[in-house]
Amino acid sequence: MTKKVFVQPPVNYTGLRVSDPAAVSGGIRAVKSSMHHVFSQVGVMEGIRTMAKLNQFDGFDCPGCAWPDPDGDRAIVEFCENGAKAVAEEATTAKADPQFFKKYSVSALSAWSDYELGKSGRITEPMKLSPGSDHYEPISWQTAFTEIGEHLKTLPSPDQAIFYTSGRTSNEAAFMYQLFVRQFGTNNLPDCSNMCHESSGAALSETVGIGKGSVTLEDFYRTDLIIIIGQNPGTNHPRMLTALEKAKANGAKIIAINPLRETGLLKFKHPQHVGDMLGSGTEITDLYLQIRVNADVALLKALMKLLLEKERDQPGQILDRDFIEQKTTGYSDFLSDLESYSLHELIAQTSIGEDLVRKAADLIASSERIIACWAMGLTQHKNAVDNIREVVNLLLMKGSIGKPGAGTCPVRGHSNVQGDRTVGIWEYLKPSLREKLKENFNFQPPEETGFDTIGSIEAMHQGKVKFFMAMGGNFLSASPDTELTGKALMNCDVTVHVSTKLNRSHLSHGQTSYILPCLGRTEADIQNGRQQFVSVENSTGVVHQSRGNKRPVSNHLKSEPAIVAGLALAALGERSQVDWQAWSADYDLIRNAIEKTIPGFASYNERVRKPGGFYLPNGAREGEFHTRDSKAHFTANQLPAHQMSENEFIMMTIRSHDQFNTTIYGLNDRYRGIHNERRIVLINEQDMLKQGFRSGDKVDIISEYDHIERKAEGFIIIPYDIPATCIATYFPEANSVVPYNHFAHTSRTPISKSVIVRLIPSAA
Ligand SMILES: Nc1nc2c(c(=O)[nH]1)N[C@H]1C(S)=C(S)[C@@H](COP(=O)(O)OP(=O)(O)OC[C@H]3O[C@@H](n4cnc5c(=O)[nH]c(N)nc54)[C@H](O)[C@@H]3O)O[C@H]1N2
Ligand SMILES: Nc1nc2c(c(=O)[nH]1)N[C@H]1C(S)=C(S)[C@@H](COP(=O)(O)OP(=O)(O)OC[C@H]3O[C@@H](n4cnc5c(=O)[nH]c(N)nc54)[C@H](O)[C@@H]3O)O[C@H]1N2
Ligand SMILES: [Mo]
Repeated sequence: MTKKVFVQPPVNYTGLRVSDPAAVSGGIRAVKSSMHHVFSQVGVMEGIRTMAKLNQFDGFDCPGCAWPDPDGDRAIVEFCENGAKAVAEEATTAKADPQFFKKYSVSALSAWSDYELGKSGRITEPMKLSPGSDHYEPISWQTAFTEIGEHLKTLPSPDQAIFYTSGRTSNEAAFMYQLFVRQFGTNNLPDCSNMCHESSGAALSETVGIGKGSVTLEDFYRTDLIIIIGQNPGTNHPRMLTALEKAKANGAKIIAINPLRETGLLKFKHPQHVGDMLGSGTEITDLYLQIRVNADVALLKALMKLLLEKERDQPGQILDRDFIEQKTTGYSDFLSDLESYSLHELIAQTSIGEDLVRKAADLIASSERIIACWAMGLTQHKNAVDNIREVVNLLLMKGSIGKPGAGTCPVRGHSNVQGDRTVGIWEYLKPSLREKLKENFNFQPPEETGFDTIGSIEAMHQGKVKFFMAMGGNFLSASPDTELTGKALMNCDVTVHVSTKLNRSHLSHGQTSYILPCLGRTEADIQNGRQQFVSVENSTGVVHQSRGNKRPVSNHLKSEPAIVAGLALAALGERSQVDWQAWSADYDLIRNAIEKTIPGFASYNERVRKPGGFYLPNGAREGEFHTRDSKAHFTANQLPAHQMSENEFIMMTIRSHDQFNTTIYGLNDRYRGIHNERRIVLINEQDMLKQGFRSGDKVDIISEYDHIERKAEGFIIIPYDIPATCIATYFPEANSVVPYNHFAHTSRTPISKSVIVRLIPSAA
């Protein structure tokens, strides 16, 4: 029998139902949905016990998003609906044990949907797939370490191995992992950031001297105006709605800029506040700008032109001239560039009415303290870095960085994606870190910049790399160009995945493949008879501890630090002077090593034990810009140019309410009124009619870049309130049409939010 592995989720339909989008987010339905997910997967008693520790000072950090926890008092239930789903997914009692893998072959599993794969439960033992075999089989930890170590030792060059990281990995595990990889001899450390907020990091480092956001949670309570652009907090950062509710109670205004009217941005009922539940909910957004996909640079330029007009009428009243003069450079070049655009042409590109754009400019003009929040709606375009630079321009005009109640807020995705970068996960090894690693651990760290995600796909596809390891994540389904990425992975001699649950990347395997199952966030981590904790950094740069309390789902799991130690000992042997064994037995030793190596971690072990942890230093927050000239930089950015013909659309690939990236919790997108189906395409009704389609028709989505056609089959048409020429689909189903080699300048983030496509009737 020839073995056939499918790299894409199968085209099968689950029974679409469409209703009106929800008018309010949160509320009793959020509570019901949380309870349903937790109780059905974890059980009632264990579910309650586990949830009681979520986001508490002595508990574990939510494995969902990276939204900060309050510094002071915390509610007894400090979580949201989607946090509950994340916990249920991890703490589930279902098990993908050796019997499961004996029963189901890799090729059979590859025909399952992502939802079904996830429901198979937690992986309980290390598993190996031998060359030519179609079944994973159990293997002992020691044999797995030894074999993987041997593979690594026999590579002609360390640069033929790639070590990916997903953002759930703790600071401790991430620091050990990058040290192991660099002692092994390569900087091939791509991570999920490359596909996520890399564009924010690139733009912010250049313009304000730090690649992270500048605000704290307190700033939300002291601000005049919050601009939420390209972000859907109701689904992806639901606890942010609590902060927005409080900001509004304190008098802040909110502008939302989004192609869709996202329910979470309209109205919110706090699911844990009785008063809220009885009332009609808090209006979140004061002004909703329903923008065309990727027209944000045009809109921001229009707004800034309007601010300049007002400043001309009321000199010194609108812009922060002192700030601009003392703290910034590049202002006059920025102004002359802005002059060259016509206000009316800019506004026309956004598809927003001029009256609304003027209202937004009025709000901005009259606000002294402004916070800008953004996520993937800005970071995943060819001009993503420009999007963020323009946001910075606007804030700088208003002097709104480096003072209370104001600043930048790139809202992070994975719960420790920011921390992983802080402790050294990056394909670029900064000279300062290189020196420290050399000094503290007595080896010559590699100099050459390694492969990022795009570079990794290309290198594996071309056969230049033969070994791929992932610390968490789902590289295949998260990456663009599914078919090509699948081939790239299958080109490898060896693939290794440290994972909690089965996913499609385990099935698009190298000749030999290993799954190394690890403890999750919710589980107690006992090493050497003592319970350990790990630490993570949230979106506002607070480092705090996370301590699981549940009994691990299996006795055969290892912690991520223990797995890195096992691999490092096997692959490096005498070459490394690090006492890996001791580190994995006592995480305080890892934190001591981080303290010696990474700036900002003084007295790490002591401060991380304080309730709520500690803030890392942040220059921009203090109004100090660590750029080459110690000033914040205005920049001049071009408008994006999309050559689109009559029958083409600009497609954004977004998240439903029932998924965490490639993990599919359920089949509903409740707020958008889409139920029980994921293979859908949201389209403007006029466009639908113009193309001759009807609601419910099935279409194939086709992209053509560099004369290569890519296809995603069988998506059901849903007419929706979305600007003309824009469509929306869910990731990962539509990833197969995202070309891997088209990405943002500077950050090299794939263009998953603006893929030019056409739709044709489907045979599926
Ligand atoms: N429950 C849950 N929580 C999550 C995740 C999850 O999958 N599920 N993922 C986590 C991760 S890793 C991340 S990075 C974040 C992602 O959080 P988000 O960035 O909020 O997630 P997306 O669904 O990609 O949504 C992008 C939003 O931007 C809008 N948008 C798209 N294109 C444009 C554009 O050109 N301009 C503007 N102005 N808006 C645009 C979309 O309509 C959508 O509302 O969430 C994190 N939290
Ligand atoms: N088209 C399109 N593509 C996108 C995006 C998009 O908006 N559109 N978004 C991009 C973004 S923002 C991101 S961040 C990436 C996400 O990319 P990844 O981070 O690679 O993907 P995830 O789906 O978050 O990874 C889920 C897997 O992580 C493993 N896992 C879960 N918890 C743990 C743990 O505690 N430890 C370990 N070791 N493993 C664990 C499980 O096995 C699970 O199957 O996708 C990107 N891809
Ligand atoms: Mo992300």
